Amino acid sequence: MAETLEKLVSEEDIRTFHEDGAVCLRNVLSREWLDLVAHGFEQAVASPGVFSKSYGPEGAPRYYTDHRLFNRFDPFNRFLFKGPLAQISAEILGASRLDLYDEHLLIKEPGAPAPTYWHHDMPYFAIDGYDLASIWFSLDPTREDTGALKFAKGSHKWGKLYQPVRIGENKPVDSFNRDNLIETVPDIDDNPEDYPTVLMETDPGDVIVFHGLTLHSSSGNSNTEISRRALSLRFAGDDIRWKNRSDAPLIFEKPLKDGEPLSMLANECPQVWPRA
Ligand SMILES: O=C(O)CCC(=O)C(=O)O
Repeated sequence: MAETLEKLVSEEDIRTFHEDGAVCLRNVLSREWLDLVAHGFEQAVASPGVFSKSYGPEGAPRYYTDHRLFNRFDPFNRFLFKGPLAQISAEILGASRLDLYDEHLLIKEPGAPAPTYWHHDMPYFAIDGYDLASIWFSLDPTREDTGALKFAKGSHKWGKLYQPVRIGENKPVDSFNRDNLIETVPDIDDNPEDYPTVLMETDPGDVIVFHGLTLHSSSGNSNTEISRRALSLRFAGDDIRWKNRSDAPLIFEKPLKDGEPLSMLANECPQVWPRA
């Protein structure tokens, strides 16, 4: 008999995600999960991967990022496959299956000046479709001036794909062979009447789920004592298929052909829901 799972997300939160493009779920990660992930962060920082990068002025505290963690560090593996985030995303997307596309570690060291410039995630990825959720949380409290995320409300429904920028630098990602994504993101901060935003300040345990097309940004970290350690997991749902983008930052061992499902990349994009 099929197992009946207790639901983790309310109907109202699901509605907010689909209307606004982002929803903050309070207090969903236990201290045990947070401690496990913190342990993973220590290991990851000590052993940078091939996709790690640092942003910000030379000599300043870093905005440090890395990817592909679950197959290198056991804490991230346990968190991905046993933690609650896959179920939460499946409920929100209404997905029958989810594959991991990307794990993104984003540390703004104490005093790191580099912000995250406005962008949405989809055009950075070699995939297409609608059912894409990023789940983001921080191990540290986030406030407007310490790197809390801000979202352009409803921007996932604007029907646009914007030119990707280097997230900590606002320089366009090289657009060699780019398809028609040439529009740049509008000036959201200076035009609040045209582009309403929602700031989501979080405490440890809170989790933000946002759509792969929702524009978002964050400040640098003005707190000179505490890092802002965040993890963003990108889960691809039922209608997501491969789409080659020559400048997508993550490289895969054997890229697929356009239209093929991520299930064909099981080593790099494992199925996370339903659980094996
Ligand atoms: O952590 C940040 O400041 C940015 C996060 C982000 O852009 C993402 O998760 O897609």
